[in-house]
Amino acid sequence: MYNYGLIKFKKFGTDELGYLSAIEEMRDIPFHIKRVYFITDVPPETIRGFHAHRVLRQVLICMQGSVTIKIYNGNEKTEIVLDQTDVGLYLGPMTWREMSNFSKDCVLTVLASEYYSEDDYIRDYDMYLKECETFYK
Ligand code: T46
Repeated sequence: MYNYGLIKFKKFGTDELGYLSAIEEMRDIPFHIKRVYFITDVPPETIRGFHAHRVLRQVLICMQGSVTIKIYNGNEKTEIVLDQTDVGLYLGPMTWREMSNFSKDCVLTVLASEYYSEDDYIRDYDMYLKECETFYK
């Protein structure tokens, strides 16, 4: 996989005790974390995303419930179900993403390498494909 991938976090505990997972920047997360946001209460038929980022790097973690992430990296398309608190999905620059099949209780947490900037978004798919030609050459 190029420019995206799954990251497994440490998980401590037992069924009797419960579980604890730890995430450290520059160790588990391959960047300094400048921003954290959460997506909640998404109706099951809603699809979010439909964009890529030029610079932003992110790790998506499903803290509760489940969600499907469709990814396109200019070369291959894949679909990943996030439903574990100790697994993060790394999305690098120029990865197109669509999020669907949100369970009613889904809490999707995102760790981001940059502050919010609308200028970093590519929301037009044709423009994304055009920029991929130079990015992935
Ligand atoms: C991404 C996926 C996984 C802000 O004002 N600050 C923020 O930090 C963010 C993330 C969003 N916003 C505003 C911009 C929009 O008016 O929140 C509104 C919803 O954002 P958007 O439509 O981009 O949401 P999603 O769910 O399509 O995408 C979000 C992130 O924006 C995006 O970076 O990769 O989650």
